[in-house]
Amino acid sequence: EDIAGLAAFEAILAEDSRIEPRDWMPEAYRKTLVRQISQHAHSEIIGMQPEANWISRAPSLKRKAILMAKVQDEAGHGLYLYSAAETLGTPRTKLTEDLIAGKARYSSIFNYPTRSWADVGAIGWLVDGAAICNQVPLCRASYGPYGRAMVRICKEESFHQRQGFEILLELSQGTPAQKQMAQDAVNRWYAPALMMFGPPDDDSPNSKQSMAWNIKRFSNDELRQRFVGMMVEQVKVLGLTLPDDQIRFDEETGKWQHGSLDWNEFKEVLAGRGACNSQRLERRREAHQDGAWVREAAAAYALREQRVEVA
Ligand code: FAQ
Repeated sequence: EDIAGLAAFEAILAEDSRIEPRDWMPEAYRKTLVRQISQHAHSEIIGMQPEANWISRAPSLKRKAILMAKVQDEAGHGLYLYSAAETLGTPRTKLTEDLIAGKARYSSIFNYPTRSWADVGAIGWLVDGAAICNQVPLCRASYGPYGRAMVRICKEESFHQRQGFEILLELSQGTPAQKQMAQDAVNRWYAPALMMFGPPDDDSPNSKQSMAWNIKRFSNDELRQRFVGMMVEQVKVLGLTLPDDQIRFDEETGKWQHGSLDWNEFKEVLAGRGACNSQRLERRREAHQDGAWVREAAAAYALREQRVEVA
């Protein structure tokens, strides 16, 4: 091991400053970052599908335009993140190959179906809400390119969350059937959104090391509890309820508590047996094949430009 490199690396962490692509870093740090950033990038890209399902059926031109912009933002987030992973030496083509081969992780949440228009609201409010809660601390992640990508992503996620909240608010203030549709969507997305924060702390093999490396700043349970505390207030404004009668603020620990989650379901989804896993991957594979001509054309153009330069 490079002793001077390791000392410099540890000094950077000790002063809570940033590791940059050309700095020496332990292989395990590099590997952990590629693991987390790639699963995050894939989540953004696969996450386009459940909402895109409603673009053609959005209830108005305005809603359609907003939803299209949001789904495009997610594509952009995926691209910032693939670029951050490339600075660690793993090309995007390799990450994409792993994804379409079914070998890569992406967030469990995107394996659930979007059954009604209200689901688009629930995704914006709960899923983007959970994403912000998890990602704001990642803006301070020790790896420079990842933290900086996160700053832009969080700004856009805030708009996404407001967009979802506003859809639910309008439905909730609409007819009884619309209000029921909003409540039903919240009921179905609540628990899966809490699972986005990852397994409970005593079952989270990566947390300790990632926290020591200043990648993660809070544990999975800490962020999950913080999120519940935010939602419990916002749901009142919506005039809806959360499907969890065990939420309470524990005065002693100063933390929010919630009902237990079905971690067996989480494991099933991670193992590829969620409601939409195969559909999501199949769609991603098709899109990759359908886009082959664009990649080929871009490569041919780049080669031609290079030849012109040389000549
Ligand atoms: N789904 O030891 P830990 C979005 C895996 S937001 C699937 O606790 P770690 C916005 C984990 O990878 C969603 N797998 O792991 C959007 C590990 O497996 P591995 C994306 C999960 O890394 C909205 C194993 O379980 N956000 O996309 C999940 O310390 C709308 C053990 O877990 C991010 O990725 C899960 N929920 O903590 C887009 C945020 N949880 O890799 C479109 C960045 C855990 O060893 C539309 N990531 N696993 O094989 C993180 O903060 C962390 O990676 C955690 C997991 C907190 C997710």
